[in-house]
Amino acid sequence: MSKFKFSVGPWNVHDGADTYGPAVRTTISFEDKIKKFAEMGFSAIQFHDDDAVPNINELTEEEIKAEARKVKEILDKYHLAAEFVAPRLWMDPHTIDGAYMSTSEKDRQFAMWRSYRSIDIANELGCDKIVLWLAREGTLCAESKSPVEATKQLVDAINKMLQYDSKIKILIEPKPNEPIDRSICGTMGHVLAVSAATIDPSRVGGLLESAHAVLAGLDPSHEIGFALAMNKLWSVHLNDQNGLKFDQDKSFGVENLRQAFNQIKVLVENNYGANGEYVGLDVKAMRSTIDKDSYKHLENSLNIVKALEEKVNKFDYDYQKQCVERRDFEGLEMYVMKLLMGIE
Ligand code: XLS
Ligand code: MG
Repeated sequence: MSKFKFSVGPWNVHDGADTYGPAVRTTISFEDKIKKFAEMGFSAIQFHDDDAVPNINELTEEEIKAEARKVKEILDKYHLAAEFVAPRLWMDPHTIDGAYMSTSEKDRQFAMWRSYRSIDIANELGCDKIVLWLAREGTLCAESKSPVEATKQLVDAINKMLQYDSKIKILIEPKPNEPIDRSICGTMGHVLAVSAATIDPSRVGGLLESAHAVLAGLDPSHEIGFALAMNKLWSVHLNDQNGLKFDQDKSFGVENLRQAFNQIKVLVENNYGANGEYVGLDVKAMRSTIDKDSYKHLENSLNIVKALEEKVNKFDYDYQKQCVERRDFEGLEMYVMKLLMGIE
């Protein structure tokens, strides 16, 4: 029995279209996904603003809230909560050169409008978390922006969100690159520094995605541990990643099982979830996946998390202590490998 509560986003089940080719699977409706997520045992749904309110740009503020209320009814029907709302600030013609740190004043205002609307939607859905995946915040051409000014623009934008709503919490999801070349806020360390620079650091924390840490050349379990030590780990996006390439969003644990084990280990050891935090998945099916297997990567990821939780519960801390005292790290490492391989 898992101690965790799990969350997932509707974008985690998709038709397989990518930068190089069209859709290969049938599009599944929003409500069908939600129904299936509930059946699979998820407790909460993660949203982009336009997952909840499609065509958001064409609607008035009141219309947006009304649309969000309809989504809340669907969530209630399946006894699901909303975990967070994330403004999708990378798809729009207004955010080609970034959002909060766009070189255009008008486009920066648009980014704030979408952020305020995301907060409105979160309120309608009954959640208090906004996630900022800063997809296009940074530079494509290094000399096009000052990294000093851009960093200050990010802090200013977050301050405005904190002022707009006195209850809302902002979770930055750091990523070092892609689609941007050089990002401004690439790791948990950056997130904490930005948090400290805002008008209310107690309301600014982080969401760590495994693949993003790997892309930064870091071990996700240490990024998780660093944020936990600072009480700033407010969500996770578990997935996997084969080295330094495009963001793959592979099923959790399929690429580096020991690294996955250590992510679950640090979460379990620190009682992650005790304040209502969810274990979020952010995984994509392989493009070759056929229609009937549209949810298999999610099922696999859930099963791997739960199996690793059992491995953590079996972990022999006395033996670990003995190994550490003897400085027998070879022995400790082999113990972990045997545990993971199921060799007694
Ligand atoms: C993409 C991000 C995205 C966020 C939500 O790499 O992980 O899925 O989690 O905006
Ligand atoms: Mg993510």
